[in-house]
Amino acid sequence: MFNPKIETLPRKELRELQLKRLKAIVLHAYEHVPFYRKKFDEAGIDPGIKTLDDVTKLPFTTKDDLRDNAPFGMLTSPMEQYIELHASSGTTGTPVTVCYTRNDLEVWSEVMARCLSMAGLTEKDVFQIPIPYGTFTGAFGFHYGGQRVGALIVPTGKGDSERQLRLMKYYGTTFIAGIASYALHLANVAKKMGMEPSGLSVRNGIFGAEMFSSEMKRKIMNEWGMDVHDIYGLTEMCGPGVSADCDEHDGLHLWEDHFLAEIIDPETGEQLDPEEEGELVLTTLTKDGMPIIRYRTRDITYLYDGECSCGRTHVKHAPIKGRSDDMIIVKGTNIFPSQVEEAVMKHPEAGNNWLMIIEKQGDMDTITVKVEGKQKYDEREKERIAAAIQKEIRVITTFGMRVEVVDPDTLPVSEGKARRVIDKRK
Ligand code: DLL
Repeated sequence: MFNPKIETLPRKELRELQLKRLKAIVLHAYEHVPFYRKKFDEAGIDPGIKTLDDVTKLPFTTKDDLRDNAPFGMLTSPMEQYIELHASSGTTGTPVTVCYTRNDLEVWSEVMARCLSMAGLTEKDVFQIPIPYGTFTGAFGFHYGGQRVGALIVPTGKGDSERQLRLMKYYGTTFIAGIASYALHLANVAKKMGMEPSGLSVRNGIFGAEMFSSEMKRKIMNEWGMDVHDIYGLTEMCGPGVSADCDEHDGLHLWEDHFLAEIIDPETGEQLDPEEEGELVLTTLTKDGMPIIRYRTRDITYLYDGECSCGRTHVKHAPIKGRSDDMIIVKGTNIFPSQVEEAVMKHPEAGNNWLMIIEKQGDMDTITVKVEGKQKYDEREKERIAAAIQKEIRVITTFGMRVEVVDPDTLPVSEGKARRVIDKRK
């Protein structure tokens, strides 16, 4: 463990620490961020917190709130206190911008170091980071955490898969990080270059930034011959590093000394119990520069009840099932792309890339799932594979979709987050 004392802190002490920090951060936000002062005053809310349950009295913060106050309206301190900024991609509007004080960067490095150590990173590792270094939080988060652990970082940055693989071989990379779909893409490219990914020295990987089914995880493990860990995070909290899974591979430990987690019913906003699935809501407990209270992540998961045999006491959440805004409603059925991915990836003849297209035909919504084959198949084989995947999708989603098997490398690939759904109804 990177920080055994904190990672195994008895729950009672952890709750006490959370309460102490929650009291301070709520007051800090109220006193220094006009947005929070206005919101609390208008709702007649007293910023004095007495118990952890008092958090439910506080208003939520949404992405729109952050956008309305972008880029610098949510900051607590004068600009000279900040030393770095990052931003979400902004594909769906104004980018959400977060600024870090030196202390905020310290906290981010610490939680990232805990996640990376939990995934097996040590100072002996050669740690390659094939993620664009830029305003996206991914690369820098892994970089700072890896430095804290003391691994040898190979900051290969953006793109050029062949170069990534050549450098992996040249430097004897043992550990990689990034976006899950990109790890599969790299495995494809390696094979085309005549390299067997499992023949490289990579033994460990940690991936996140997008929905990541257990079948996809298994596929990456098999193709690369490596262990795979899931890491979760979001720009608004710090970037990657909010949580990651331990070697039990059963849920992600969320660092509760820095983040307070709740699960709510996305419709009513009511807090739900452990094991009940809903939307994750997070409060930053230690972020000086830009505290965020009760942030609605839109990510769907549930919190575990009970202890983990790894010895860490911090609560676990289930792998993110999807975002509530990614949920597709077709003919009254709620479908998450993660469910379709699970069905697709289960099939041994399916390749590494797939895409879902939703269209209106007359009054009916139809879904076509395009799946790359593992290799080129003739038409009869394609139909056989498509029928099997179609059946599996129906079992998992209870919905009938048309499945089309296409040749390898014919669907668009992304070096960032994969775009799995094209909704032509909009
Ligand atoms: O994606 C931070 C990150 C980078 C996490 C690299 C892990 C690895 P954003 O661009 O702000 O930040 O996107 C945050 O991505 O609300 C989730 O919907 C999704 N997401 C992040 N990690 C996971 C994961 C980064 N492990 C949004 N599983 C979040 C599923 C994830 N979804």
